[in-house]
This record gives sequence, structure tokens and C-alpha cells, in this order.
Amino acid sequence: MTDIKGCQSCDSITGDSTLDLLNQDLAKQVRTAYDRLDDRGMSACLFGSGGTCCRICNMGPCQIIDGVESMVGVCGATADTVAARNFARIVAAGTAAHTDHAREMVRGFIATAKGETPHEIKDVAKLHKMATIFGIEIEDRDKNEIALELGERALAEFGQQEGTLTMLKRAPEKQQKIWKEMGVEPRGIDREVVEMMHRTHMGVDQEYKNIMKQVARTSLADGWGASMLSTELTDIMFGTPVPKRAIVDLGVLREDMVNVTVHGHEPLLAESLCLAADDAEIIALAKKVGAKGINLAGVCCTGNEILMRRGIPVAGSFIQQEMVLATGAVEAMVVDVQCIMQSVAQIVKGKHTDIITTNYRAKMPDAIHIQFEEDAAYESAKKILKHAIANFKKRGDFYIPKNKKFDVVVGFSHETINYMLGGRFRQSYRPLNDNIINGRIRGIGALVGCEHYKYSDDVHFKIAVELIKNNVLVLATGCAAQALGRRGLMRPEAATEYAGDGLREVCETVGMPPVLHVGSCVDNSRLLIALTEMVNEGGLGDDISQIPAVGSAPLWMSEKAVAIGQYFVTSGAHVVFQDLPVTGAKKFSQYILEGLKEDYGACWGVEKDPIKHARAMIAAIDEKREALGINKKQERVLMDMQMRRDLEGQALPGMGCGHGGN
Ligand code: NFS
Repeated sequence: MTDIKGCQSCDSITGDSTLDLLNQDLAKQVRTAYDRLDDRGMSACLFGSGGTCCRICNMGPCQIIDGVESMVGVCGATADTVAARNFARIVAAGTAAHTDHAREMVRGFIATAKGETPHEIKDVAKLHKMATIFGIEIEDRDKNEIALELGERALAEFGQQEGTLTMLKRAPEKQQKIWKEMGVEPRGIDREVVEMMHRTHMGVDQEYKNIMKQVARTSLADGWGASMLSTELTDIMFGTPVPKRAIVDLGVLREDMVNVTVHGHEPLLAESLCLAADDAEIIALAKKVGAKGINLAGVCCTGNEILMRRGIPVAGSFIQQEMVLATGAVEAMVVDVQCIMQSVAQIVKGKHTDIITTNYRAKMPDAIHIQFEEDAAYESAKKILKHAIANFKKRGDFYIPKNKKFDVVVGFSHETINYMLGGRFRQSYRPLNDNIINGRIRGIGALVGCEHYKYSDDVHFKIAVELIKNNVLVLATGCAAQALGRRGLMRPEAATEYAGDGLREVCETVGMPPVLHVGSCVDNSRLLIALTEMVNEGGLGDDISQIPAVGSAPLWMSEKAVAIGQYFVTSGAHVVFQDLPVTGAKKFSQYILEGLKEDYGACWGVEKDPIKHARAMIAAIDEKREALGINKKQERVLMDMQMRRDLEGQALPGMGCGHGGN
């Protein structure tokens, strides 16, 4: 049971609301991942953490010690082969997760185009843009007709066997040339995952550099294939995010409403619940049991999806999913796929809360299953909400933290960044590039990925503050973004409080926070496009590897994060993680921590200490600035009236002018 004094890991929990909740007797009775981590009382297996435990065939498991002849695998596999195979399978699994998510979104998109869902084609400009990329005729055609053709073309790319993926054409030309020369252009999305699994089967690919070629190809099938298709088609269907204010905090649960938290990843379910929550019948039913209505709140990446597009509050990130339930105030936690801990159904035992699984691919013991039917999405959503309403009167003791709820500005799609820095009338990345060239902004740091129970979630905050203090503009996604929102870095005034002079000047003038929420984990594909736009704008080199930009998933937990890191690296962006399971294999780890740079212009880095981690990112940015010849110490350029007027014309409506937060 979580006892704040007794739990060694609890000093890693930040956020006033979480600590407030954990101090309540109610929450102390709940057994969380922190307790399980403490109870395990054993350190991680060195072979597993170093990547050299081989479980690929039944002659083992073989634990390999690099350089010790008697400690290769029974089949003779060396540490480098085993670590490369294990790493490859992580990337394949992460890509598979994004792929299966993306496929569902594309299927939902097709159903929407056919008029079979309660949704509609919302962003017609983006529909036309995507259709043009796919070579689809748009003149004089109905939006649903175009969407249907686009959806079918997109769906075909999953099972495609030859050729390359259409979205690859969006990358800078030099990047495409590098991929062609390396022979890593993905042929079809599913094909690359299957080939990766085959090549890492016992006795197939046993040369770590060759394995890494297929890893590169698989990662591109994720970033420029599955994830990008998912993001773009989801935007067309539910709207491309624009900046809006919202709240990220456990305290968003409501005493007087039926609390329904939506946890998982595929926004089709969450969007349908949003529509159904406003249904007159549902509101009447909620009132009948004494509630004012339905309070929807997000958890994990589903939370990010509806936060970005609708401004619906986020109750908690990955690390907080159990704490959301520990409040005793949730009538139902509705889940679909990915990052849902099996413990959630155990935590609610004896409470009025139901865990409702909704996807045939993801069931769990002691949960209730209500299948979400895409072709009857609205009815399915209503059925789920009716179930939650029925629980309201059974609510027993509960505690909703009343601390300050962090107000965030979210919704920074790559289109918004374009608009925000380029202005209403001349949307472009020119001002961003210019500010990087003149040194006001040193570079871009992407903080993405998960949270981790073994490490303090202060890590995200410390890294981000160090970055913005050094004038690095931070773009954040996934649970990392939620962690930064909880710590107040997504308010415009965070620029005044934490940023270095140059970044502060730009943020204050435009009215934006120094840390921008770019979306969920599949939305990391937005970062690929943002980087491409910066290349195309000119002045910062001719491929992504020359841009002063660096990625980091400082607290990665999921295989998806490694797939994302790898597609950044394959696309030319240096990436730093807290650790990687490669340390047991000398040549292989040297290859991914250095050698990949020769092939793709970028490689991986690892650093646990948050400040050193941030400095490693800054060093990578400075290296690019040096190579571009823009790393001269800039005298602080004070903005004259004209410069200020130019930028002020670009301030976002409703975002104030640098001091609009509260
Ligand atoms: Ni990303 Fe989203 Fe969070 Fe990690 Fe899980 S929710 S897809 S994997 S834990 S950031």
C-alpha cells in the first residue's frame, strides 16, 4: 500500500495533486506500481538490461558475455548479434503498435467517408493537401469521394509489397537520396515488420549492421508511414489542432458529475464518447441520478488526442493511471489499446469504478467488456456512458485534489507553428529559421515518450528548464508533454520565468510558451514534417541532419518510444535516451551510439543525469550550429519597433501577448 513516508520511490512523484492524493487514507490503501517496484526488491537482470539475453530459440535462454568465448549462444551467436536482434525486435514491436493503431484510424476514416460513423471530414484543406501528395484528383469532387479514395490508397500501403511509401516523398530530397543509397526505403508497412521478425528468427540475419539496415527500414515505415498516415487522417477527420487553453491535473475530476476517464490511444473511441456525452438522453440520465452531466477526462495518449483537438482536460499520464482510480471518484475508466496496466482492474476491486475494455484486441481479467463497434460508434459510446452513469450513485468515499490546476496552452501542430511564427498573412517557417540563424533560438529540442516509475518525473522538468534556459525551444509529445504541462512549462509566462533572453523575447512577443505541446506519440510524425519544412525554408542546410535539432525520450518505457527514436535517427536527428539495452555488446553499441552517424547523419546517445542529458542535447545542437557557421556568439539583438510590430502581427488570437496566462 502506498505510504508516502515508507515508499522509497514516492520522492520521485511530482505534482502537488498526486502528492496530495497519496497523503489521503483512501489512496494509502491502493497498491500501485511504486509499491510493486519496492516490493520486488531485486535489481534488473544484467543480461536483460545489457541486451544480451537470447530467448529466440529453445536451446537457451542463453546469457551472453561479450568477449568470453565460452559464453556465446549455444548456436554460436555473439553478444553483438543477440543485442542487435533484441533491439530490432523492440523497434518491430513499437512499429507494429503504431501500425495497428494507424490501420484502425484509416479504417475509421474510410467508414467516415462512407457516412458510416458519427464523424465527418472536418479539415478539407488538409484533405486536399494529402490527396495531392497521393496524386488524387481534387477538382470538382465531393470531400467524401476524395476522402474515400485517399483512405483506400492509405490502407493499401499497409499491405503493399513493392515500391515505396508515398509519404516518403515529403522528406527533404537529400534525405530520400540517403535512404535510397542505404537501401532502406520501406516497401510496405506490414512487410517491414514481418521481415524484421523473420530476420531476427534463429539462424537468419547474424550481422549486426545488416540487422540495423532492416531496423532503419522498419522505423521509416513507422515514422513516415503508419504514424504519419494516422496523424494526418485523424486531423482530417477530427480537425487539425490549433492552440487552446486546457488543464492537465488530477483535480479535473468533478464531484458533481459522472467522471469517465478515457485511457489508451485510438481517438475514434474517445471522439465518439465526446459526441455522446452531449446527447440529450445521456444528459437526462445523468441528471436523473443526481449528476450535472458527464465529465470526460483523458489519460495517456488518448488524453493527448482529445486535449489537442478539443481542449478536454487530462486527468493523468501513464504514471498516474492508478492514481486517477485511487481518487475513488471515477465511475468508469474506458480503455482501448496500449499502455494500460493490468493493475487498473485490481485497484478498483471493491470500489464502484468499472474498467471497461472496448477492443477485441485488448481484454483483461476482472474488467467489463463492451465492444466499441465502429459502424455503430455513437450507440456503442452511449452504451458505455450509460454504464458509467449507473455507477454514480454507488460512489463511496472519494478525494479529488483541490490544488492549483495547471493551465496549459496546447495544440501546436506543425501547421500552427508555421502560422504562429510566420504570421497570419505569410505562413512560413522563415521567422523560426531566422531566429535560429540569428541565435535568439539556439535550436529545437524534442522531449517525447513515456514516464518511468524507476526515475523521478522531475527529470522532464529539469531537462526542459535547462534547455529553455539555454534558448532551446522545446517541442513535446506523449506523456512527456503531460509531465511538462503539470509542471507549468506550457504557460506563456513560463518563458518569462525560465527561458534565456533570446527565446524569452520570441515567446513573449508571439505569446507562446517555451514548451509547445505537439500531440500524442503518433504525432511525433508532426516533428518530421516541421523539420522538413525548416530544411525547405532554407538557410539551415539541405537535410534534417544539418538542422540544430535533437530528440530525447528521457524516461522511455514502451517499445514504441524506441521505434520513434530510431525513426528520428534514420531521418537524421540525433536522439538521447536515459538508457538502451545495448551495453552488453561492445561493437553493436558503438555502432548505434556513433557509427550510425556515418550512415544517416545521426546516432543515439544515452545519459541518465537530467542536467547532463540536457547538456548533451545542447552540445549536439551546437555541433550543428558550428557546422552551419552560425555558432558565433551573438550580441543580444534588441528588437526595434519594426521587428516587434512584425512579430506582434503574428500573435495568436486568444493567446494574449506573452502575459496572458493565469
Ligand atoms: Ni507513448 Fe502514449 Fe505515454 Fe509512453 Fe504510453 S501513453 S504512445 S508509449 S507511456 S508516451
